[in-house]
Amino acid sequence: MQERNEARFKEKAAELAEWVKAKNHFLLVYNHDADGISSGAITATALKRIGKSFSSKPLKQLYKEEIEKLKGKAENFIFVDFGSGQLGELKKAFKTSFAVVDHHQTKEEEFKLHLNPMLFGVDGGSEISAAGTCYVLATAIDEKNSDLAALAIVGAVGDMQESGGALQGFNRKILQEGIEAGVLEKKTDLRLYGRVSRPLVQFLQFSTNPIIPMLTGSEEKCIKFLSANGIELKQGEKWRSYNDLSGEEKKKLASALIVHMHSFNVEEWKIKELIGEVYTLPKEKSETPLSDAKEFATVLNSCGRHSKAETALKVCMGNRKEAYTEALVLLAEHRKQLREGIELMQQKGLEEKEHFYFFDTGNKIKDSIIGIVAGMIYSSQTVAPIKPIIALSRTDDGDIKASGRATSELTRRGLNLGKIFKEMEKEIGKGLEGGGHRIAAGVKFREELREEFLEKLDKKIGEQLAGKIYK
Ligand SMILES: [Mn+2]
Repeated sequence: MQERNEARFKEKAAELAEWVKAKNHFLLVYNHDADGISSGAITATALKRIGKSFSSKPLKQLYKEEIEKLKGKAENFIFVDFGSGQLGELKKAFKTSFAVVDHHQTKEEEFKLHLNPMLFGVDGGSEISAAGTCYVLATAIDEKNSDLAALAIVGAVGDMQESGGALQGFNRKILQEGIEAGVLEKKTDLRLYGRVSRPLVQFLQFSTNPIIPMLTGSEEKCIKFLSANGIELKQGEKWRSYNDLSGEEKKKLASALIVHMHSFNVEEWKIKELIGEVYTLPKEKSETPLSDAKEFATVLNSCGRHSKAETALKVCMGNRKEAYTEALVLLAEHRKQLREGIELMQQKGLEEKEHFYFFDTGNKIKDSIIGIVAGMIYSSQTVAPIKPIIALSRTDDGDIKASGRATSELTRRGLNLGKIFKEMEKEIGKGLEGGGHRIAAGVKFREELREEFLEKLDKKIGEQLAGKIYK
């Protein structure tokens, strides 16, 4: 990575801001996950506020054939949360009438309108998301756009950028600006997912960050644990969520969990992930999933993965009527599909390769949620998170979509799935396309490459974990 130079990063944002101000009639193309949708909403709001005409289009991935289809659709193009890996293709298609705002790993390539923190030594994997990068651009367009910091933080937590119990690095600056703008709050609390909308039992049972020994994955043991600590599961007919607990009860549960983790000799840095900062959006109604940055991100992912990213974009831009209602239905559907996916994986079990766990779902699990299911399978007690998981599904056109998920522990040991998939794109070729982050990445290829892919992958993961490549 480059030497850190935040001033240059901001100058680059200012250059892009000038380009945006000088041009008109944009097509804004955004990635369909939580970070991509937040990126789209931040950029769309900034364009709208300066009276630009634009349309927007979500995409799952910026594949070559998708780029082809976009030709001639607008005068100018802005790609957010992807594009850094496709600069060559984009240049061929759009010459100089496009900009890329992305945070994925990238090669240094000569192109003026390319805003990527990685080029300035700011780590796009751990300390700023695409939404954060779009926020830097938006505030370069007009500093009044600092109210968009809330969406930047939703994008960051959507991309799992918290580590050691809090957002780090550049994300903290954005957080601070959001707090000053009155659109964000941070407090120290139990950080498990679902404080607002998950019943207490599932709140513990589905905890994957961190994994709680004996509790993660076991409904029965979670019920016992909560009862043993005198916490009522229901209030009348309603299942209580963590948010429903009294201050006393919250403290009791948190310390019981810490004692529990210690009794299993869980490492200190993992216990630290249990309690830490949580980020809330004070302008949203409390009790709704949008009031919590992590749950907001899940709402966006639910829409994106059901090909309804446009609905999510509207929610980000303030719609609390039709689009919001639809988003809540998709959230419920998303949770149902995840449950079914996890059940399927648990029933069939994982195959164990030398350096990774493996599961081919055939076409039983949608390619759009396979990554999340693979991530959640770490919660199953039968799988020790000592190897990454690679899960295969099939896309609508019959290609294989492989999703890889790792743990922060594995990335500390040198694993970088995004880098592996990017390398395979070069080494295997034949239309294989992939990339992503250290901890979560994806790749698409034709069925006949399956064996070659698996073989190469096993070798590469083994090399990285042996420290042969990673410094
Ligand atoms: Mn992203």
